[in-house]
Amino acid sequence: MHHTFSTNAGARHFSRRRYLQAASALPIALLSSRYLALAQDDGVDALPEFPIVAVEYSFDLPAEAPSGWTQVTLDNQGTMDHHAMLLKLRDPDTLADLEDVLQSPDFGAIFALADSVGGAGAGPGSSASVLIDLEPGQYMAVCVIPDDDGTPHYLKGQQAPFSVTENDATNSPPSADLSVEMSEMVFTGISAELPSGPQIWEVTNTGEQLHELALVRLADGMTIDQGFEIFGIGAEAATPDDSMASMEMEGPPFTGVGGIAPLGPGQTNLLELDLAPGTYIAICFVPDTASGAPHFMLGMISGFTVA
Ligand SMILES: [Cu+2]
Repeated sequence: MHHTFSTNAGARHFSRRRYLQAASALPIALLSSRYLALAQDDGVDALPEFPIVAVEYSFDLPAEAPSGWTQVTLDNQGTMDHHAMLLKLRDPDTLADLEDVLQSPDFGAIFALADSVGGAGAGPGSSASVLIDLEPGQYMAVCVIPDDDGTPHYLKGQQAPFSVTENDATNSPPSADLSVEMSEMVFTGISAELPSGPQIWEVTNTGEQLHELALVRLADGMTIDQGFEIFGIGAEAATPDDSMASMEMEGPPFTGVGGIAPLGPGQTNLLELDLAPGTYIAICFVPDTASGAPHFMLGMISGFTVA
């Protein structure tokens, strides 16, 4: 299946493969230590891929995948943010029922039938990957990100079923560089300062509600506090317009660098990142089951710097 990687983790994956191909044609003395380090496979390249292409408002994905650790890539070829949240049916024979409830904006009805095992999110024109230990069963990929009018994308057609088949081969995931827990209403384990470059975060939902980890890189020169203000956190009078005007910036004040789609309690995804130096914010937009307020308004937002 053809798909195009453009940025972020996907590009890292692709370019590493190119380095390895190039390496076989070059004298060893020409290779920098960086290339040699890349040639020591950390395990990601060994995992089977499950490529998902997103546009407004649909997914293109394989009908089947073998079970086990899998690199799930979301290649966002659209003009808006999208994620592919992978819903696993508790009873594989209820796909028609799930398709029925996916005709309404009733999240409760969806999660009465299925659990989210996570998935990748990516900004427009970019690609991002997560590693998931897929169990056999019937799945549905959906995008629950709302439009400007509040309609979740899946109601406009962005949903696609697939099945995971029993696979005897065992594959193991690469070791993680950082362990992050998501619970009500906090990210735990994201260091205040992190190194740049390729890295893998093991992200587990240890809470009772769905949680997601959307990662944005702030425009150069912005502080974490200014980033929080954009989301209405911290400064009483700040609005997104005020914050941007006061800094006399052109263009959006941040760019999405991928993340993990809303993930069910007890589930783990490994997030593949290739972080450039800068200031970042991790944020959860999932609505609280009690108040309806997005989790970040209740504290589920964290800033960090990458040097
Ligand atoms: Cu959350």
